[in-house]
Amino acid sequence: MNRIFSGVQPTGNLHLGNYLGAIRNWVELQDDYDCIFCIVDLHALTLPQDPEGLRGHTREVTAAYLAAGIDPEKCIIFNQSSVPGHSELAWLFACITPLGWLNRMTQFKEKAGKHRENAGLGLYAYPVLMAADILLYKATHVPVGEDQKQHLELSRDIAGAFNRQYETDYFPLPEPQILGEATRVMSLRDGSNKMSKSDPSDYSRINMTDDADTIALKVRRARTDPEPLPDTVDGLEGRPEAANLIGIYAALTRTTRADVVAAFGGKMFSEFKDALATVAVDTLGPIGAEMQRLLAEPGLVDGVLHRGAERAGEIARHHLSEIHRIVGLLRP
Ligand code: AQP
Repeated sequence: MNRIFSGVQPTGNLHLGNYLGAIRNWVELQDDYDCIFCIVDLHALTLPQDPEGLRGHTREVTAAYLAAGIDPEKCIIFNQSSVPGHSELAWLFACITPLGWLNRMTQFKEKAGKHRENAGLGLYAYPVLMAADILLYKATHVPVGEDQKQHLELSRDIAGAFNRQYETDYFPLPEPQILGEATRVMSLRDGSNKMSKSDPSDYSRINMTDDADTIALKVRRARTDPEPLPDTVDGLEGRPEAANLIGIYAALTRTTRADVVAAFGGKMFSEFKDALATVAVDTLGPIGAEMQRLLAEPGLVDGVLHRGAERAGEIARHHLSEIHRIVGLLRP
C-alpha cells in the first residue's frame, strides 16, 4: 500500500485553512493509504515558543485530528520529537543539500523578513527537516495545502540527490497531493494574504475552536468589495476577497466555485455571508465541540500520541539502520 505522511505545526490558532487544505483531506485518504499523521513540534521550534503553550498546542492539534475523524486505529498519530530519527535523518540530508536549493525557499524569505541575518539556522533548514519527516517513513504521497508545494519539491530533490550519491533507489520521490477547492484559503481581512496561524488579527481567520457566534461574526466582518457576486467564475478575476469566500463555500459544501456563483450570482454579500456562516458553523461546530471534549481528557490524547510514537518509532528505527548501512555509518 502507498504511504502518506503529513503534519501540522503546533503553533496555536488552528484554522479553517489547515482544516480544508490538509486535515479534512487526510480523513478521506485514510482508507486507501497507510497513513502517518504527525504533530511537527520540532518545526514549531524554528520560531520562539512558550514551552507550556507548545505542549498545550501539541495536544490541541492531536485533538483536532481525532475530532475531524482521523482514526488512530487505522493511522499513526504522533508528535515528531518523540521519534529521534527525524533529527538524525535531517542531519544526513543537511550534508547533501546544497545551500543554493535552500536559498530559493520563499517561506524562509517571508518568515525571516528583513532580518535575515538574525533568522535561526533551524528556520533556514526547515525544509530539510521536512524532507526527513517524509522520507524517514519512505512515504510516497504527501497531502498538503498549496503553500507547501515548494518544500515538497525540495523533498523530492533531496531524495533524488541521496539516491544518486549512494547509487541506490532507496527513497521514493514523494508526490504532493493538493486536493479540493480550498488549497489556499486566504485571510478574511486581506484576500492577497494566506489565512495563517501567526496573523496577529484573529478576525483574519476562522479558528477550529471558534464557537458559532464567533464564526458568524468573523464571516460578517470579512472584507468584501461593494459589487454583487458575479454569476461566472471568470467574474472573480481581480476580486480576491470574493474569490476566497466563494472558494471556502464551495469547499465546505463539497461543490465547485462554478456551482456557487450559479446559485449566488447577482446577490449581495450580506445574503451570501449568512449562508456561508451557516455552512461554516455546521462543519466546524461539531469538530470544535469534540476537540473541547477531548482536551478535557488529556490522558486520552496522550495515550494516542504514546501508541503512535511506538508504531512510528519502530518503522523509523528499521529504516535508519538501513540508511546507516547505505551511507557507511558503523553500528558496532
Ligand atoms: N491558508 C491555508 N490554506 C490551505 N492550506 C493551508 N495550510 C496552512 N495554511 C493554509 C496547510 O495546513 C497544513 C499545516 O500547516 P503548518 O502547520 O505546517 O503551517 P503553515 O503552512 O505555515 O500554516 P500556517 O497556518 O500559515 O502557520 P504559520 O502562520 O505559523 O505559518 C499544511 O499542509 C499547509 O499547507
